[in-house]
Amino acid sequence: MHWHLLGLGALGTLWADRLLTAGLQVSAITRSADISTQVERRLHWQGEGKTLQLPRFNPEHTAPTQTPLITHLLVVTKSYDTLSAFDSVATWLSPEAEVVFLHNGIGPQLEIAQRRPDLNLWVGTTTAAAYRDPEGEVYGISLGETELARWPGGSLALPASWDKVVPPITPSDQPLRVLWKKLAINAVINPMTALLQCRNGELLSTDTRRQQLQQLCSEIEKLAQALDIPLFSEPLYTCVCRVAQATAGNYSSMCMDTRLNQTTEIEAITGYVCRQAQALGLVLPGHQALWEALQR
Ligand code: KPL
Repeated sequence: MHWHLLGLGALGTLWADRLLTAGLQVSAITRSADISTQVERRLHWQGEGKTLQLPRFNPEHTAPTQTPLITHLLVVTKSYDTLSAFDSVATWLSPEAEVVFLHNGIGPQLEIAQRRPDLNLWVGTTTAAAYRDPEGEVYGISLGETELARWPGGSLALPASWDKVVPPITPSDQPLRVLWKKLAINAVINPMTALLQCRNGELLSTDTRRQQLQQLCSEIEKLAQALDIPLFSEPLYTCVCRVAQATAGNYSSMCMDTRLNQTTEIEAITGYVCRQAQALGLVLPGHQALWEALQR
């Protein structure tokens, strides 16, 4: 099974390794001016380093007739890049291609699902964690938990050969719930770590921080209830603490983006949450304050 990977950042590198380890073939889609035939990434995992060498597919230097069509596509881009990245390969997708979206936030994946009902789509979330240092070395922190749901629901099928991925992927038949669960966690952890410039685990280090986490969690729970979207079977705060603990040594993706002076995913995460609340006439003061602070 040949998967093409769109988004070769820290998480994309970790996913490339997971798919390769499961015995799948992986090519990296890049849009850089680099025309070499391979992409190389250094990955550190549990104290050991390895080099991944992936065949490169560059849509800007390839005519659609020159290459077999893409039959399986994994999208792990930043949410603000998803639409343009997807559009850059849309011509190469085979009819009924399997496409998996694993980006943070909500918005782009639903827009593509609406535009391309001809494709076999999965939306999903992962708490896998990795970061890339300024030298480009990727450090895998945790493989986390990954949940995938066929869009628009109604089936527990996983994408081709993903039953071989370790640790196992959890299938769901509730795509919106899957997306909201991760959105809820990211909306609490990511902006706070970006503002405080701290690792995920440090959010649990003082009473004040834990109280702030608790307030952000209860605001999200209020919104999810108003939207009739069930979240976790336990309080969101419990889940957030567990993820912060499991990824304690990690800088969240939003914290990393601010450290590297890059665009953040605040719009697809906190922006989405605040816009949904506004549409219902709800006020979420904690999230609103984070949104404004990070826009600044
Ligand atoms: O998804 C993440 C992110 O950083 O975007 C978590 C799970 C919070 C791990 O850092």
